[in-house]
Amino acid sequence: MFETLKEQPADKILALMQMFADDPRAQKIDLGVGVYKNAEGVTPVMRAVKAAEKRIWEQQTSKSYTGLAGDPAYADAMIELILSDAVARDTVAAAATPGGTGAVRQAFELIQMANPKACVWVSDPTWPNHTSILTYLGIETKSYRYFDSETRGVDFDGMIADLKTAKAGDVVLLHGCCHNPTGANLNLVEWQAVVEVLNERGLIPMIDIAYQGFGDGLDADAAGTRLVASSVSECLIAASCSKNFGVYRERTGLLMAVSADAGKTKLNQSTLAYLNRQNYSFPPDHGARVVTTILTDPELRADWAAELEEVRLSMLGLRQQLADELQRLTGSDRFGFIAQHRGMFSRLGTTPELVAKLREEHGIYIVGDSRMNIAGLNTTTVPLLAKAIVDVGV
Ligand code: PLP
Ligand code: TYF
Repeated sequence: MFETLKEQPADKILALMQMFADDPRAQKIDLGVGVYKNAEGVTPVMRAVKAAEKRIWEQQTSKSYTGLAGDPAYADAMIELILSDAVARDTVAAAATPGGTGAVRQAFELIQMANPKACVWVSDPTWPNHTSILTYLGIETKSYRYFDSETRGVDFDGMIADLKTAKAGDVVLLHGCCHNPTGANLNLVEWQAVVEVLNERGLIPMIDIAYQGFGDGLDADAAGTRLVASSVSECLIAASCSKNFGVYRERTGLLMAVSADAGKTKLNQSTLAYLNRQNYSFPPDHGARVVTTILTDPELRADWAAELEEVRLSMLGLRQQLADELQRLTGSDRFGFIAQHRGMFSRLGTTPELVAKLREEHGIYIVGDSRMNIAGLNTTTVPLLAKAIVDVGV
């Protein structure tokens, strides 16, 4: 049997991580994989996470199974964090998943189960795992224009024009905030216009929100998601706690199915539990329990939000420093978009050849599509990156 297996395409981001590790140069900068790093290059365990883990260790008396959808208290806490009071709680079905990727995967499976003919529309570009999983599941996929390679902002007219060609029942995958890989995001007026197209054409939104708190703040980053959830008849939301709680390896995510008709929630809830059972039975609990402990304790929650805010502001500071430095070196505003982008990533908008040159000649690792992880920088490396960008001729 094994002899029939074929080599599968590698994940380019993870391959780059390995290339960086194998590079013997002392002066190298990793702007590849989307992991937050502080000025010392460390991905820290957040203070509130440590405190919650201590509390759980002291107080937990059993590690017996939870429920197929995870601990309901986790769903409650996350629904409140993401949706606030945008929709009534009884319209939301939710299940814990292994990371945001687990939520994305379960959402796609639910779509396939509910409507095998549905086509999923993804932004051009999108997170490569979206298209990889869609292809694996054999779901038809189309892309809508998103990134404007001239302005490095959103090609909003192109996006709307493309979505207007989708057929009723198709699913539109949107990034809740901090678009990966571009860093270019919709403003609230644009979200509203997207909602209108969704409703006009009978399209179903699926929102992937993996960076709440990394862009403009916890509430601002959820504003688009809240607007969509409160304005459409149904939507799916895949959320990740990996980044904003720094619990990457704990695999902590949540899939929500929101229906304006509360009468649908029971069936949606049992469908999510069913999907968990088919794939892995009970979802992981530790990360979810940490998140619940933090979100339900006012002191821990305030400390977590404060640390997350420090992280957000440090990335904004690095963006501004890089944009300023490039302006100084080039005498132009060509790189102003770096300060406008939000979240961990910015797409430089350059060629794979120049990306390779940055790596080979300067030891600077960014993803082949010219996505750089801003959190991989610090105030000392920003000028080095700016100089390298100018040197290679981006
Ligand atoms: N969706 C997007 C757009 C992402 O960038 C990520 C990456 O971290 C995820 C989902 C899910 O991440 P995880 O499975 O680590 O929670
Ligand atoms: O885009 C990123 O870098 C993060 C981390 O297969 C990631 O989302 C990268 C690749 C992957 C899973 C997560």
